[in-house]
Amino acid sequence: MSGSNKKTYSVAVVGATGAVGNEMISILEERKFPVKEVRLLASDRSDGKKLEFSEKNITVKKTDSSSFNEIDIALFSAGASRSKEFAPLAVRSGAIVIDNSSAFRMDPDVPLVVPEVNPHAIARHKGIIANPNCSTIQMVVVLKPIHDAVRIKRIVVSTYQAVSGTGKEAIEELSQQTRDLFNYREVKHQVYPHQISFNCLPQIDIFEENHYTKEEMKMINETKKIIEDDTIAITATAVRVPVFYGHSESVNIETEKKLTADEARELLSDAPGVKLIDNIDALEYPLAIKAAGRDEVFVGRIREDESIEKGLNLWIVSDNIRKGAALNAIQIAEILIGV
Ligand code: NAP
Ligand code: 3JN
Repeated sequence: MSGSNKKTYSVAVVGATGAVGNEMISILEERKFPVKEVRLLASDRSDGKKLEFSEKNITVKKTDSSSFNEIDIALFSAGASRSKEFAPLAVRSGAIVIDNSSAFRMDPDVPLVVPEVNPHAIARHKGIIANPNCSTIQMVVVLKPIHDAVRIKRIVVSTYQAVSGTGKEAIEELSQQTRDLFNYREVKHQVYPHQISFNCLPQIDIFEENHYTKEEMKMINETKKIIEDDTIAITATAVRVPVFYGHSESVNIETEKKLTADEARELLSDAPGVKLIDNIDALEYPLAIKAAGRDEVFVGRIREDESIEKGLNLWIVSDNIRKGAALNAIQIAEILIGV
């Protein structure tokens, strides 16, 4: 699909009532995506609900087999099982699917795309383009320019992930637990396996046979696919923290050629999608509360790893719902239509 700026497109948002879907609706409007019709889809629970788009109330519809008639682009963020059920159907109806779930990310026939890193992969799509996991996206935006310059041999990453990554019910769980704690009420948990308020949980998603969590394995496998280098050694620890918006990551890399901290700062100061905030004298470094609502991936605390010859430490922060999900998907859609 390519076209002039005058062409308009019918866009479906599947999962429109969710944390990511809601942000997709806002970003389509903010970036003036050339929309002919926006079709808002969710589960039967939301059928008939109204959501605003471009100052109009749009009725949310239950997703079913007829949902994709006449749709050009379908943005999916309703979970992997819904993507597996409805994305092939949407493609058969003539839509191009940009899928935010893990359903197709590692499928060799499906490009896994971060526009600042591998936009060329979009061209080989067969109807579905996958959006990576939020923790992967922000890391590869910063690491790709370094990999191109000095080749990264090994990555050790620990994440500090906001509850919004789990969706709207998790945002409510952190709020409710915090209110209950301050009011000396019993603290209940439903979304997470333990209390998240005033706590850190070293578990995101379920455990795999190798004792890594699914989230950790997503970061490892998706990074190699996006950077197109299977030889990078990667290990990850994913931690949920009591933050509403913005994932933070401590990233340690070992490189083939030496890159000094100053050289890394210079390289990253004009890397696409990256904003360098690294002034320790002024106590300036990336913070989740400052990244929330912003489009960039922020990087700071860049320093040489003194325990090895060629290594760096970095602190990477981004809004997980925007660049980590909704914005990245809409950037892919913009490339598709040639904006
Ligand atoms: P959320 O806030 O819990 O929202 C879930 C959305 O899915 C709601 O709109 C919900 O509709 C809809 N849904 C649930 N069951 C459905 C069904 N049977 N048919 C159609 N829609 C259905 O979750 P979220 O944070 O927005 O995340 C949604 C999905 O996006 C996740 O499961 C994940 O796959 C993906 N995601 C990706 C990233 C990333 O890293 N790129 C980050 C976050 C999420 P109702 O309101 O009607 O229940
Ligand atoms: O936990 C986070 O911060 C990100 C969560 C992403 C997520 C949540 C539920 C299901 C995903 C994802 O995007 O990988 C999925 C999924 O699609 O498997």
